[in-house]
Amino acid sequence: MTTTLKAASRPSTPLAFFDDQHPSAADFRRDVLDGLSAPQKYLSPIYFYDAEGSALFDAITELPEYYPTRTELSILDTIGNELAERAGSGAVIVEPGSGSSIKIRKLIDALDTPAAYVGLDISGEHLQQACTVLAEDYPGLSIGAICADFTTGLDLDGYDLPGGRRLVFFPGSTIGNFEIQDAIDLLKGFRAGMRDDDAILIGVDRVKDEQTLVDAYDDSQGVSAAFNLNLVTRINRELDGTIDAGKLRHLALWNEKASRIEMHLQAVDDIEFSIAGETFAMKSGETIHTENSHKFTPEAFSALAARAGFTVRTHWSDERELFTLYWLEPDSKA
Ligand code: AVJ
Repeated sequence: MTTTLKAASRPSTPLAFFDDQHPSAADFRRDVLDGLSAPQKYLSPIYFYDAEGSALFDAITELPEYYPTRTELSILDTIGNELAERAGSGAVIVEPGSGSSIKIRKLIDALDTPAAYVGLDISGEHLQQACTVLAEDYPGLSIGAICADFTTGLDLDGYDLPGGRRLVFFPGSTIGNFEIQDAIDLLKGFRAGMRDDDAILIGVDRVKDEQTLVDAYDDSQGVSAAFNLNLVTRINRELDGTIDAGKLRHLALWNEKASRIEMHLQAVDDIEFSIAGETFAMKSGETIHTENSHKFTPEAFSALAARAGFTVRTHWSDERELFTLYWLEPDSKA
């Protein structure tokens, strides 16, 4: 019978392993109600990325004003040989927050016969899909996936991994979305799962002139604004909200003292709304703080890395010094 044949011909999963650690799911409702009850209203940027928000973020990476993605890719293109030399042959690439990005492909292509790739992500479905596609494209690479919250650490014990040097790949200046102490704690968490001769390759956006920074988060086509405002649409849809998105405007500002771009949603009028049965009010001009994106000088980032127990072995920037990739090695455990 053809039906049996069809079922039997379905390829089995090409992944070496898929380990679901069942990370506790983020509580969107609780977090939104808490954040909007604070004196300075805030929402976590993790909630930007529903289907629409993820598509808008992809569009952001293509904008003329949004330089980080293309700059990081161009740096990766020029440093392939050095990366291969540092990582050695048979390296094991570990990617916390593994996306479907082309950056990981550039790294895999650059290295000298990497032995394995391990993706970690809080979203199991997204992770499995991204890793499966990667496994199909790189049949010689052993690919594993761990559904886990990487902000709670990077525990690789108990997985049957090849013995090569482990290289933790953390691109995109995602580190910039964390408060400084949280960024240090995140790197410490990575450190705890690493051996003395492992390394981190991390992409970090740099301090530069204010106009370039602000434009990257407030582009002329309004895509960044749509990305920020999509959070309101999501709250209205998923949490029975009544926020008039037309009464909020996208705001991107450079906070010099904290060395970060902040995104806010600013009320253009006194407004009231309800979410999940709770009511909220905003005065005209009041904001909801939706994202921080910290920018680092090489000195500031080296200092942060040092506080987490890492030394900057080397770093690479583009010619215009817009963005930097750092190679971090752990200070040996005392
Ligand atoms: C790539 C997630 C770090 O902060 O630049 C882009 C997200 N926010 N435009 C960044 C983002 C607004 C982005 N990260």
